[in-house]
Amino acid sequence: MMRGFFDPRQLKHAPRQELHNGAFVAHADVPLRAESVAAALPGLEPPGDHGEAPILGVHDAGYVDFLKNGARLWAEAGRPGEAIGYVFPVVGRRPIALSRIDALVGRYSYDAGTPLTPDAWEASYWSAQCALSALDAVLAGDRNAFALARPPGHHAGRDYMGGYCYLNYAAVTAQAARDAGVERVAILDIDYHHGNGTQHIFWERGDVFYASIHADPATDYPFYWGHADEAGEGEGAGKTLNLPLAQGADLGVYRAAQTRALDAIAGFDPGLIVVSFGADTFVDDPISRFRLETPDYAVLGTDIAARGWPGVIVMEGGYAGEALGRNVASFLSGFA
Ligand code: SP5
Ligand code: ZN
Repeated sequence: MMRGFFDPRQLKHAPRQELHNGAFVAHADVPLRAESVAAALPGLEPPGDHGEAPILGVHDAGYVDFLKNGARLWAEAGRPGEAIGYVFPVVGRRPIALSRIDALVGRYSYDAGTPLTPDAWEASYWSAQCALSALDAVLAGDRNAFALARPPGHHAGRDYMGGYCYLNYAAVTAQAARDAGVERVAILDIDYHHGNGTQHIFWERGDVFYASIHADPATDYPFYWGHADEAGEGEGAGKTLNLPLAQGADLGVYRAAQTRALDAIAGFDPGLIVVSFGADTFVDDPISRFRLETPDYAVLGTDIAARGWPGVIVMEGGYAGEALGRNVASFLSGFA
């Protein structure tokens, strides 16, 4: 088993509710998710502390400030529960210095499914440290390493939260690898949902290739990003690959798409791959509609490992409670 990293501060973040299809419902990102994975993977190690600098390598300083202070400002304003926006400046977004928490939380969000809890920053900070520690292990010569992260990360952009995500660990890891001298880094995103935050961060970058397999945004969250014609711009033209699949995809369909993504990554010739791994592609996932089964994850892991790139695997989504740990263990077993 490869080395893996986990910090129990990830468990304190416990969002209560999300706005979904017109109603506030119980939030899907429950602490049990991380407990399930940790229980299935003996020997997870605590991360080292790399500080905020690698986080600021991809995130806006004002946004990081908001993540640290937003929940306190919310409570000081007398608001109930957890911070959530109701005005989202989709037009005329400009850097005016607003201080009212209701203005800030809308400015730094793109959905109403991602409440800023008092523990979101700490859980996300230590999840980022887990990813950076996994990168350290690989840069020191390990073939692969795993970061248990919660909340997930791939929907978070340079200056916005969304999709249960606050900090984008895959992006932080890819940038840290670049800063450590890896010339070309590939990100393979195999969560059920498109990783719009990661795509956006590297959209105009020629040094980081982003490939994603996900449910067609014509039918699934996040709707506006992840369509097949999105391929990057400027230096990044052709360095983004989106492979949307119809609901119901099973291993046969999914594996063929992953082979296409891996072939494209091979053409890019990366020195390192970051795998954004979500197990919400599982047949029994409560919020998703693909049909992968537990042993299928080992097949997908084996196909990735066969390419021979050093790899950092970062946890993204997956909401099937007790089965989540088994699915992650199956995926990682494919790298052995
Ligand atoms: C990282 C990740 O997998 N984010 C997923 C965000 C999906 N949000 C939209 C779907 C919401 C469905 N929520 C139902 C909750 C029922 N308790
Ligand atoms: Zn997902």
